[in-house]
Amino acid sequence: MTDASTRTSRLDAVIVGAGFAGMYALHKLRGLGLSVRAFEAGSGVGGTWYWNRYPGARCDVESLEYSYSFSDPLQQEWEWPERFSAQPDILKYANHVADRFDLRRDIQFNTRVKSAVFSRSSNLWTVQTDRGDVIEARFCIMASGNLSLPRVPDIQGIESYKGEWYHTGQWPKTPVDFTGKRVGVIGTGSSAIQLIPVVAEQAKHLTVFQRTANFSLPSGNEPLDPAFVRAFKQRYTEHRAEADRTPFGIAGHPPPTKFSREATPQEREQAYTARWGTGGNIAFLYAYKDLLVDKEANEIASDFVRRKIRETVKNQAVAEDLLPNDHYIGTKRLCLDLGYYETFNRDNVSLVNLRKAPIETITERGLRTTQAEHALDAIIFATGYDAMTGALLDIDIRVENGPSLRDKWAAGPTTYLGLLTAGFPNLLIITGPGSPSVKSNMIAAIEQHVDWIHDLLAHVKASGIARVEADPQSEQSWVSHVNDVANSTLYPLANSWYVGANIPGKPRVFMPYVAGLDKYRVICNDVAASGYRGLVMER
Ligand code: NA7
Repeated sequence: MTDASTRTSRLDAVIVGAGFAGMYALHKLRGLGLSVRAFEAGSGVGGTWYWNRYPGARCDVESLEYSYSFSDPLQQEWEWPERFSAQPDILKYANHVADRFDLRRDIQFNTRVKSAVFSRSSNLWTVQTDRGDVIEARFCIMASGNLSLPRVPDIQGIESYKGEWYHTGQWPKTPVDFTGKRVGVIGTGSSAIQLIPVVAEQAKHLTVFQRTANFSLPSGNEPLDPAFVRAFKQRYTEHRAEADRTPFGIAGHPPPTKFSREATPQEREQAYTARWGTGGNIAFLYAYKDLLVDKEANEIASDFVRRKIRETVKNQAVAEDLLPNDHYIGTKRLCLDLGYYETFNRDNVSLVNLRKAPIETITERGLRTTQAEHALDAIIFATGYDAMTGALLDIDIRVENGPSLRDKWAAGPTTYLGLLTAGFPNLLIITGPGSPSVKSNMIAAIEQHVDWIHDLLAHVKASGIARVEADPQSEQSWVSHVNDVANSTLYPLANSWYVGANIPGKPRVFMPYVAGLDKYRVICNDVAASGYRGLVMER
């Protein structure tokens, strides 16, 4: 590793980020004999799992699936303790991978990439960091993550607050002790739903400020049974191959065979009851073929969950406030929890429905809504991210004498396959907008992208190509296709971060590709097999 300095260095490829995408990209591109270095803002590897240290942070994809498949010895030797991994275990795994594949020598930590400028005369990117590094590189690989730019909302008075405050996505490394404190949580997305039961155990009082009620299912998390794991590992290769043939990149859930309307009410009730509490949002959404495309089918599933909420929460006024009623189930991230709704039965937990009493201001002592003042020793912002495009656009990416990526994407991101964006040569995006990314097992999506990029760069190297970029027409067709697929589902109807609705002023564009990772993989393979149809290459 080169120490941070102002001297210019030359590399084949710069990788932005050392989360799961950056780590695998580094490993894979080294295999091509390229000189590669990753730059990482954190002091360690792990990306999302490095930053999200909030109490209760956990993955909602099962551990044996949410792990790298590229190395059989790795997947055989690693032992996951729980069915759904907690953040500390995933971070341990990331560190193990970094050590096992000797990645750290090519990662510069505590360094944030600030700009990347491409010169069409030299065919080089000039990448600058906040520590004064200037790197010239032929390729710039964006592994900057989909949920990596945390967002603290612009609530009036925040600067006057005298208590402690935290964002779930930038949690301190030393655990925070809320014992004896009056704590407020703003937000009820996945992060809050995981955090609330844990903080409620500690805090003197916990007030949950909810703007939009969300659907959540009991995760059914449990310790992994060693005999089950042994049997699973004997067939790991087959499991991975099966996962590759599924839309979410996750094996073990038989795809639905029936439409909801083909079942009787009793059959539907049985189907949802069987799936409730068995864990996994996919199992639930896989009950019927049309759950995410047909409003009536979806409403039946939504109603089932609402009924469960009413049954779980003792105070019916609180239960009513917790009922999700502004979106179809599954069109926002369907949360998994460990006792979320039960937490509202505790004496030290209260719910504030911000739809009835919006936040007016944060004060020195706490938070004031239109109905009451809440004295708080600590505020936790579980308010999410500038998702999908935030981290990319945080970097000043431009072509010399040309537009910036911020300019190009002013009306929403446009990409070819989610991997390249026209007008920005030799820039490759891992799990970019327009690819399955967050609508699939992220590690499976990452591996698929990195493998594709690896093969592209091998081709470029072997053919003496200096510049590769997306053809604007092909990009336009891909964007139309992504939109057509999204519009055939209920997804775009929800005010989710998938459409940027959580960021005031962000253009409303449905960003992930939702035809499924299986179909997408075939398309990408086909593009490669055709000699990279849709890409313009110059020697
Ligand atoms: P999310 O899912 O974006 O949730 C953010 C929550 O914060 C959501 O309930 C928001 O309500 C709420 N929020 C945001 N801004 C405000 C303001 N100004 N006032 C009140 N409430 C607000 O982020 P998470 O971190 O929970 O999850 C992100 C992803 O990480 C998740 O989907 C998984 O994939 C892992 P809103 O719904 O906007 O009304």
